[in-house]
Amino acid sequence: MTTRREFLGGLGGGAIAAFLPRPILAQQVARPLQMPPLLDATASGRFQLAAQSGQTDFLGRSASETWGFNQAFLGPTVRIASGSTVQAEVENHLRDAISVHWHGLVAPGEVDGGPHQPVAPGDRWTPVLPVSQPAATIWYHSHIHGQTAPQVHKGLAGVMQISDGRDGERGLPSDYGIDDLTIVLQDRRFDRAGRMDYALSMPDRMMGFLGDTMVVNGQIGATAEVPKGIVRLRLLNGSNSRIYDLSMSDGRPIHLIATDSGLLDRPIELDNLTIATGERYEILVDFSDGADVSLLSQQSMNTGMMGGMMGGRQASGPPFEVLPFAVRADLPARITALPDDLGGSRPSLDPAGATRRGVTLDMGMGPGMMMRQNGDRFAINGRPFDMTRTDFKVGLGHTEHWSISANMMMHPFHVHGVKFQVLSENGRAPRPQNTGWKDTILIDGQAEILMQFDQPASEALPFMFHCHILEHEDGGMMGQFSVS
Ligand SMILES: [Cu+2]
Repeated sequence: MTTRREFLGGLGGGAIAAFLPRPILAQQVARPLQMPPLLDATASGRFQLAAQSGQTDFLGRSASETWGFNQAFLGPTVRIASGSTVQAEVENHLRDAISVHWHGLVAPGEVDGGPHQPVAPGDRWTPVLPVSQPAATIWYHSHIHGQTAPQVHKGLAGVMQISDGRDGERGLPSDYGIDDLTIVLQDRRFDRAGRMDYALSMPDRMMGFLGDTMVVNGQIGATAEVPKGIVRLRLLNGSNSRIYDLSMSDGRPIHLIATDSGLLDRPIELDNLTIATGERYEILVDFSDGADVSLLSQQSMNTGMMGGMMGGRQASGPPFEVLPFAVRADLPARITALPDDLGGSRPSLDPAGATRRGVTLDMGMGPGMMMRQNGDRFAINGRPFDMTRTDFKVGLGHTEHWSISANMMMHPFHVHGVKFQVLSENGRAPRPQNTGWKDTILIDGQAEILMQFDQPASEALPFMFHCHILEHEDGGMMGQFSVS
């Protein structure tokens, strides 16, 4: 029997079909969704992450070799206190060099954990993290140049919460795993034996890896059990490339309360929410009617040039189920009203005197593109990433206004060591979901961002800026800058 995957990937489907994004196929298992373990470092001011390999049986058929922090796949939710200084300890028990980048932590380059800070097998890395920013959901993942995509795919990622302990005053759900859920979205493929598979085809190399199976918190087909009230979902898109366009199956609203870098001033009511790789959004969903509903996503629309040849940017099938919910009356429904004042903020930086910079995310798509290696194809402003080249220098405390353009595809764009304001998208006011503080933005054409750099980074330990489609990043769609 020919599976859909073989059909799409094989010659039988023709060359064009191979470029259609992989659809997500439904999986149904009645099993409650588990949260990542909570590693609460707010009192101790220290935490430990040990990178290790393990065995994970995703489908109940056979075990895959996976990597994780303190466990077999992915890592704990690390909670650290806003306004504190935290001692991190990273141990590498793997045979490969890894790094741990704190994605969203606004901290100096010397603790950023990027490609210049590998932790060798058997080594320890003990950065002291200054946590000067407000409450936010951030994350951590390996960031070794050329290896980020396979290492994150294997499981070297986890969620981090910056907490100020004031969610009770705000009327926000904060009971971990009960009404405050951590949701890590990933897509994966499995071979015939049921083992996780990261063999990249040519379309995967060009457009980024897309799986055909939805994995949430490392689990397939699980149901989130929720109280009959208002529930907070802290969403992380930890996929290598897939962009989700989320909505509730019965059309009920999504109340956006936080973007990448923290809480909004007040909730924004949305019908759907796009979340690209690297982005985090916190939402509230009201389950007080007791009905069982699901979080759905449209199929991938990031089809690039090949999609254009097939008649435009279209989803390749009906929406798929990301996460079903089951309302349980025995769980405590602590929050039953939407808060109207979240106490957060919307950015309004002063653009006067900002340094202007243009950033073009390039995919070489000329003749011979099928033959070229990744390193020749992906670049920023025409230059593939080079560990030894500082692309530019930013003045400490200076404000910069970047115009970012993406060609051929949508590219999620991330800047290290800073949070930014989205000024416009394609010449118009930013979409509502991009009106809060961000550190990653999906570039669908062109966007303008404004940011103030208040964290230093040397030329030896610079900050990265890059596409967060991990195969593009590894392929060279990345640059680096110092701040001094
Ligand atoms: Cu990209």
